[in-house]
Amino acid sequence: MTLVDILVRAGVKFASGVPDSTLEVFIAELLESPYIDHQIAACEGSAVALAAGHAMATGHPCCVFMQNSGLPNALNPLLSMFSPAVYDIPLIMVIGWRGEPGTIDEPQHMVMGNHILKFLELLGISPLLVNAETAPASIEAYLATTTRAGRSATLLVSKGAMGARKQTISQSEISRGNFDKTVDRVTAIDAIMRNLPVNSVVFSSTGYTAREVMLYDSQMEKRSYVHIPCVGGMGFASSFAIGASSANPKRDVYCLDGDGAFLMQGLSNSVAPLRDMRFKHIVINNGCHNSVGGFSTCSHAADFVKIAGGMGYTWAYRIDDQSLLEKALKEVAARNTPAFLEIRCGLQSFGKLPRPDRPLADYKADYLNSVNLV
Ligand SMILES: Cc1ncc(C[n+]2csc(CCOP(=O)(O)OP(=O)(O)O)c2C)c(N)n1
Repeated sequence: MTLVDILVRAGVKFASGVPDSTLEVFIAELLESPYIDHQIAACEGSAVALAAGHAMATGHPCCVFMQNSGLPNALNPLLSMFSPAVYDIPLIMVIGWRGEPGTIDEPQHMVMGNHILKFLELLGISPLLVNAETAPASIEAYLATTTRAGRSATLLVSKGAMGARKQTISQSEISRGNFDKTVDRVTAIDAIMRNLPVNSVVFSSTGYTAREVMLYDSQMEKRSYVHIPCVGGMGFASSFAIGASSANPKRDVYCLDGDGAFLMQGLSNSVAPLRDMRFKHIVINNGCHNSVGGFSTCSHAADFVKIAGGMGYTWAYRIDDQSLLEKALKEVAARNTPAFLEIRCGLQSFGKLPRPDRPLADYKADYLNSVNLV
């Protein structure tokens, strides 16, 4: 019996969440289930609110899934809207445990992995720890007890607990790029990096982008730019970049984002056009959360260029035709006020990507050196 079967037996009819690699098998099964309506959310806080709204409107228990780094995004609605003292709407949360103590993972995951139990305690939740040995019957019993008591339940799922996913991205119906016309991703990253004005700063976001830029870095003998990979803090790379740009408005500061990251926190970028600075936001839109299973985002239905225009960017364009790429990037480089470029891409095509090759503190030191703060 799979976790999806267990949720169906527990009466769950709706699930929402943000994808996580630990939960890839579960999410793929969930999205194929005819018994559970699902919605991939832009942000974990929204997933919680969507599920709570559905639960309140139907009386059925609802499920929320996320990576543990997404729980802080969900804490505010969980505590301030749905806790017993407020609207009292219990949920079933399935949380992937990156950075579990005793495992080896990236630094940002180890920080969150160590904090997750404390966050759950704050919510008054005693989670059930799920690994490859956990019997389905114990999950059923745990859900029955918490649901009967009208309390929220949490399954904290270790890496490897769900086995391996059977389908590859290209075979799957539920995880594919969404656009008919796209720019080759390798070409796009290469062109962006080649067209950077000398002395630019590049903030690259969670997902493949940071790792693709690291790959590009590793192939350069000498760099004329500084790179800050934002492997954690999904969605916030652009605000980080805007902050740095506002401190050095004459320097070219780029943020290379994914569509999932942009959807998560992108409206916060409405502060950028208020300032005169050489900030350039490039969203590499492949229509999915490519790095965590390829599950679709809603970017095929959203118009990023209109959104950017609505936020006040006076230069906002989309490229899905490779022959226009170089020209667009030259224009981006020349802009001295905030600029926004969406590049529609296909699925990842770099092959194996590196993980951070040196401590993130070294990347920060490069930046500090470049602004004479070391
Ligand atoms: C707050 C938070 N939620 C979820 C994740 C898990 N996660 C890592 S990368 C990623 C997908 C990012 O999608 P996108 O920005 O489109 O980049 P792509 O993977 O397509 O390169 C997700 C959901 C995370 N790291 N942080």
